[in-house]
Formats: sequence, C-alpha cells, structure tokens
Amino acid sequence: MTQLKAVIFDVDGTLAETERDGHRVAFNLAFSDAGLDWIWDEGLYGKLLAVTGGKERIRYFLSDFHHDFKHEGDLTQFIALLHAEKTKHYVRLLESNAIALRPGVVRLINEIRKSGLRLAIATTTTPANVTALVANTLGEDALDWFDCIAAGDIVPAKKPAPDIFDYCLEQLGLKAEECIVFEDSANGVLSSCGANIPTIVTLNDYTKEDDFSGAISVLDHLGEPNLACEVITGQKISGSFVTMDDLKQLHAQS
Ligand code: XBP
Ligand code: MG
Repeated sequence: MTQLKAVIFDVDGTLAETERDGHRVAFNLAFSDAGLDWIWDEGLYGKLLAVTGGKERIRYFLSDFHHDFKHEGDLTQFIALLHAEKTKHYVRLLESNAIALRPGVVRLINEIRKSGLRLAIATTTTPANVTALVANTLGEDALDWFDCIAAGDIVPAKKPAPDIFDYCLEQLGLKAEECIVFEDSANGVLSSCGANIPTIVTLNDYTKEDDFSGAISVLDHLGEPNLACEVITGQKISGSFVTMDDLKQLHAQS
C-alpha cells in the first residue's frame, strides 16, 4: 500500500469561504471604480463560478450574460487591468481580516505538520490572494509550511484541467497516489481526479449541488471537537471531525 506523504489543499471554498463575501465583493468594487454598471449579485456570481479564474470569469460574463458591452481597444488587456484592480481590493479585504478559515482547517493543518507529512496548495486564484489569505489567517511564517503553492496563471489551463495538480506533484516530486487533496467544487474534483489524486470534498453553499463523482468522501466541513461534521457521501470517518488518522485511513481506502 502506497504511503501518504503530502496533503494538497485547494484555496477558495476549501481553506476559506472566500467567494461570496470576498472575491464577489472585490469584483464589484473594481467594476464600480472603472465606472462600469456591472453588479454581480450572489445569484449571478453562483452561475459565473462555473468558470474558474477571475479573468476568464469576466470574459464569460461578457460573452454569456452581458452581450451589449463593446470595448474599442484590446479586450484582453482591458480585462487584465480590471482584474488587477479586483485583486488589490480582494487583498485589502483579506488584510482587514474579513474572511476566516473554515472549521477544522487550522486544527488539521497543525495535525498534518506534527505528523511530518508535507503540505501544498493547488489553486486557480492569483498567487497574491493566497499569500494574503495565509498570512492574515495563519501568520506570515505559515507560507513556509507549504512545500508548494501552485496558483493562478502558472499553468496554461485552469481547473477543471488537471494542470495545476500535475504541476504541484512535479514540484513536490511525488506521485499522485502518495498524496491526498481537499477540494470544494466540481471543477476542483475534476482537476484533482484528472491528476489521479485521491480527493476529499468539503462542500459549501455555492457547490452543494455539484457533481463530486470520483471523490473518496464528501463532507459539509472538516469539523471541530465542539462542531461535528457530516459525511454526506462516500467513506466514513472515525469520529465527528476529520483527524490525521482519518486522512491516513481514507487514503488507504482510495
Ligand atoms: C477559485 C477560483 C478563483 C477565484 C477568484 O479558485 O476559481 O478564480 O474564484 O480568484 P480555487 P482570481 O477554488 O481553485 O482556489 O480572481 O484570482 O482568479
Ligand atoms: Mg475551490
């Protein structure tokens, strides 16, 4: 049986519920600053999340939801500049401690570190966003806990393509079967399973109706000693919150 050597975390929706009150708000602030009357409400944003990547999401919005917008110059450059402003707003939101980590994330990361297993991140979001989230929730030093932070445009194709997880495995120098992934969305599971990495899902409001086929288990969150989690589908855990022993057990069953 292959030994578990690393745990790879997705970021948005997995480490923290960043989409509704973080990214969505930052997009709307950037649109307003640019004098655009675009407003992504919670419902529309849930539809736009079908496309990963903020720049790609803006392009999807224009192509599928806001056809009458005409831009005279280079649309790609326009979107890139708009997205860069959005990232500044998002980082400022994180620096104001607007977003906390999900239940069980700090506890489990500390258990993983104590066990000697390696940690990594594989995300579609912009690297600056990862730095801001980790530094403002776990502390500046915590960035060094992750042997690889694979993020954003570092790969040609974003999730659901497997590229970001393939890149992360290459950086770790590990095989897919030596790792386990935490994800929150259908795009994320398609990506991690596309890279043949055993995957556990902690879903959220935006992804609760997603298809998580291929995941070992789907839970509502990682749980805490005083906050029981629920296994919605797939392999069970030993108690009422996910522990390091559960990770090893779930990996062995994958
Ligand atoms: C989620 C995404 C990202 C964020 C927005 O990433 O798809 O695009 O929604 O961040 P993941 P950017 O779940 O893989 O962490 O605007 O920086 O893309
Ligand atoms: Mg995610």
